[in-house]
Amino acid sequence: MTNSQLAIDCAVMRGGTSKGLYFLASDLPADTATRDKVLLAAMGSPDEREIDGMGGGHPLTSKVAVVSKSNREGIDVDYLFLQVWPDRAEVSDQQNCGNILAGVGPFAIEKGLVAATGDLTPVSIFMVNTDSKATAFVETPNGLVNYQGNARIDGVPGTHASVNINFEDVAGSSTGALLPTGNVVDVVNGVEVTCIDNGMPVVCLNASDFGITGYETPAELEANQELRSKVEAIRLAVGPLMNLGDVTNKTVPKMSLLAKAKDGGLISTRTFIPHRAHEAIGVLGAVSVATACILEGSIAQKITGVAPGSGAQDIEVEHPTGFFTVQMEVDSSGAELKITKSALLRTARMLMQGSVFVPKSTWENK
Ligand code: NQM
Repeated sequence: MTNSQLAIDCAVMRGGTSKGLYFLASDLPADTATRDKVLLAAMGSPDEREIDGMGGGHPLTSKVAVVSKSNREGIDVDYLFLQVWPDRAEVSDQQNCGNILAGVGPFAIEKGLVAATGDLTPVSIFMVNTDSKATAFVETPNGLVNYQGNARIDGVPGTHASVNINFEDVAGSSTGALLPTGNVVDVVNGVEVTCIDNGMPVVCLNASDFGITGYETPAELEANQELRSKVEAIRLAVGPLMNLGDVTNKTVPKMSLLAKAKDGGLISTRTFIPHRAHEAIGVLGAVSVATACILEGSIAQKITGVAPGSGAQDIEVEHPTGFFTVQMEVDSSGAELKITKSALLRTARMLMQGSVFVPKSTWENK
């Protein structure tokens, strides 16, 4: 504590291809409005560069995990994800984040919320934003979290210890249904789209419908104003159809422009999240796109041209910095596609632990 500043315990972690601040819920204000004021100050938002805070001036580096011991049966910890907008004084709980999720298991063990059990500790996590469950497997040789290893994920330099994550029942996580509009394909503003939510609401679009190849760099996509306007108009129109209401100020749905795979994967993606172009692809975003690939007649499946299979399969989703492999188990024997499992590999790393300082005025009653 200083005269004018408050010190709040937190860790900075990389989770998958994102980076953020990890807090114990008990270290933050209970009141949401005060909590948001504190988090905006901690990140340095609103400011495009977030120069007066810990945020990196990009949605992927302006993220927060709030973690607490869970009272739920069979669950170790509760994880609330918060997106701090860099350039707007807003904190949103309207989406989940599977990348930041990758750091939750290690953080929970480091903070003593979960005891390490042998070389690999399963941490069961309730994802508050979407009312769903994930299990993360954290390497814990000698009872300590290990961050070093041979696992490589595209979008992150080097290799690290693996964090394998299994998802259960994430279909309809934010929208109530795997296909929230009730259709495999809808036509919105004259463009065919597949709206899907297998953990993250995503609108699958055919890149060629927008006069682009789908292999552009994120910078090229962001520089294309005409493309951005068309994609945003579809997003705003589709929000209510996906049971998300007015999405003007929401970070969902994500808009994924798809093209034929060109590096040996199943499909190529370029994803607006929703206003910046992702350097890779979000975890649950990739799970939703992978699911669209095994859905007969979807925009994704029409692009791959591959007949959807049943049973266990690895789906390789290409993105601007490499591949994302989603392991899926599906049962397509009934009238409706059932996803029995989705799993994937991430890595995470503790970067810093200590205190973040915010002006005292943000949390007056502390
Ligand atoms: O889809 C970015 C990320 C994400 C979210 C975004 C994510 C997910 O890469 O589960 O991980 O789409 O906002 O961190």
